[in-house]
Amino acid sequence: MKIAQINIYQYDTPIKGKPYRMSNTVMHHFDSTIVEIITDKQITGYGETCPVGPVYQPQHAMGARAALKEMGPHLIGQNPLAFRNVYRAMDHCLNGHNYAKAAVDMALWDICGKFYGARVCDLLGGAVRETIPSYYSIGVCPVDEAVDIAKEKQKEGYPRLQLKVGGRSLEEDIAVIRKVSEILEPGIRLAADANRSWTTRDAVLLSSACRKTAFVMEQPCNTYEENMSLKGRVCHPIYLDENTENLGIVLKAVSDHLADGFGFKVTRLGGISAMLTVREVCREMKKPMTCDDAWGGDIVAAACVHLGATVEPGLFEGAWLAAPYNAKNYDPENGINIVNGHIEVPKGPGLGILPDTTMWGKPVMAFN
Ligand code: 0XW
Ligand code: MG
Repeated sequence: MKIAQINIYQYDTPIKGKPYRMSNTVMHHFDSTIVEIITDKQITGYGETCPVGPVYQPQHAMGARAALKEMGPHLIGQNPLAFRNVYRAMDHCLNGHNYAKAAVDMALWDICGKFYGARVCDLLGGAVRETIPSYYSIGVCPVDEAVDIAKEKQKEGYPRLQLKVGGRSLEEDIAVIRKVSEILEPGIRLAADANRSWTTRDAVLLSSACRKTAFVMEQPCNTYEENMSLKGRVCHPIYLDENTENLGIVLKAVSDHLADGFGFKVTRLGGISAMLTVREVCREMKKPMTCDDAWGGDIVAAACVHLGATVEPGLFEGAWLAAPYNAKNYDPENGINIVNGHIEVPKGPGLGILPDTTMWGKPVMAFN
């Protein structure tokens, strides 16, 4: 089998409801890049990458498309089942840009599953369950609003909530964490995600002010070194998210005893294949993890869910999906949705998503 054609689509994902607010950015819509790989055997695979604007992390949408423009011509004629050769072809023409290579990787897994008549989760070692937990992320907002959302989402069935904090006074962050934790029923987990915005001073002060409250501190400060300096000075577990740009950093964070867990983003790490390695590292080293992405539609969501279904349940913190905010599914029939805070693993071969490609308009790039 050979890669005969590659189409790249750009889609502005509209957001349902209010804009999404994090410590460092407010998002009104999301710029997604979709890769369609068509083979000479009538099997087509889909991949997607959708960074949350250009500020959340260094990865950005136009960078993804520039990288795909560079790599596209080198992928034509490759055997999509020979993953290693495709990675070599990508690495030979472009250094780095894992988040763009991730979209190609996703499409290869989709093709592979369709070729062998297996779901991606089955190719990854098998789903340990058919329904997986999600978690809800409460954007930066006033205390009362955060408490109301937390009550609603807990009632809906979410087993975990993530509070966005940062970008405002530390007193407000402390109040939100305390007040939300007061209304949580036993067993509902809490994370406070500063998205890199706290100074080490803020993190130390907040942890001490909230020492009686159980929550994990996600990506408190910007750099690896700043976060490293918190060890022993904060009394909450530290989870790394934005710093995990590649496998090497994950290994370092584990061996430095910096990360007590991870908020992984599938595309930032380099796709399903890279996540497979970190899944094994986390299993071996007993590190809890999420399988999320920064944003994305049904294709990214399916990749997160297939992976999440293969993670040891005791170490799985959930899959965050953009589904509750996205106005529309790519696949009206098999699209991924969150029901009662949980997600069903898709049933069809590959990623299990049959997108309506017409909603993306004409390809912005094509290679053949
Ligand atoms: C909550 N998320 C998974 C979605 C946003 O893109 C940010 C991200 C995070 O945990 O940082
Ligand atoms: Mg995070």
